[in-house]
Amino acid sequence: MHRISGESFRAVLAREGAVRVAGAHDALGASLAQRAGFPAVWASSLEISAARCVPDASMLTMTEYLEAAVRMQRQIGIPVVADCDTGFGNNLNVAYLVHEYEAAGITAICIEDKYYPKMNSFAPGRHDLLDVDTFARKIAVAKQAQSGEDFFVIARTEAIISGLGVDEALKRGHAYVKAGADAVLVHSKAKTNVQVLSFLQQWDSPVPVVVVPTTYPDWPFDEAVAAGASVVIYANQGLRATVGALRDTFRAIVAQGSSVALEGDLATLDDVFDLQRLRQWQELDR
Ligand code: SPV
Ligand code: MG
Repeated sequence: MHRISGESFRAVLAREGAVRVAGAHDALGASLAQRAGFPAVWASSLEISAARCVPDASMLTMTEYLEAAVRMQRQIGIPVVADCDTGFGNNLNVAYLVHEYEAAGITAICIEDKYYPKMNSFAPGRHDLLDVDTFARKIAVAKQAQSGEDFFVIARTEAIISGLGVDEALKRGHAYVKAGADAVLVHSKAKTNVQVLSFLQQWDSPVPVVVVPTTYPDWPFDEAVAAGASVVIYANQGLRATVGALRDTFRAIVAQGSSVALEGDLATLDDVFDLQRLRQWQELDR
């Protein structure tokens, strides 16, 4: 019926200065994030994989991640930032993904400096990194592959995740900026923000920094921005809320023999129709 097109991520970031981004895996979650006031959505590889009950371990293909991102982007007026893992392979795969995502109307992607296939950053096991020059080249390839000025490439370093520390993360961040990155994401799975704060304190480039406070949630957006972050991704809170809500609801129905006690807490069908924009669709049949 309609294709909602809004601003690019670059434009939103330039206008807002700092943005919070909500993780999602489908159009429903992305729409709810938009309605809650988020100015952008993170098409999370963890969420998209979890929605299919498979590990976030490069198991789904680029085409599947792209489809998930596009299904979100088509229903919302805020930009999707697509989590593209390692770039789904080597430099050729990176160039191909940029062509495909850009042509499909996605305005921002993120790739990370782990080996393909990768494993989710929070999963146990090794998180080995490509050498810095190899990943810098991937970033340069991504930037060369884009056709418009607006496309935004986030370079994510997993140096802290892999135990190499803040200095290595800074070295890599600066190398990725030199290669053309539009922003640098520094990830950590520590229980506090200490390493990420140290990174921000030593970050001396105008290129924006992206943070993901999953394991250190006691860091309000305003404080992260005051510390120098420009983008804060709430990568999987929506997924975890969904898991909790569905589990509690289904268990209660089984335990109680009906859904009557839950009804007051459930979204109404009118709510659902509104998310489907049912009225607008029905206008077509008038
Ligand atoms: C994701 O949401 O898929 C991310 C963030 O990449 S994390 O799960 O923390 O690796
Ligand atoms: Mg991911």
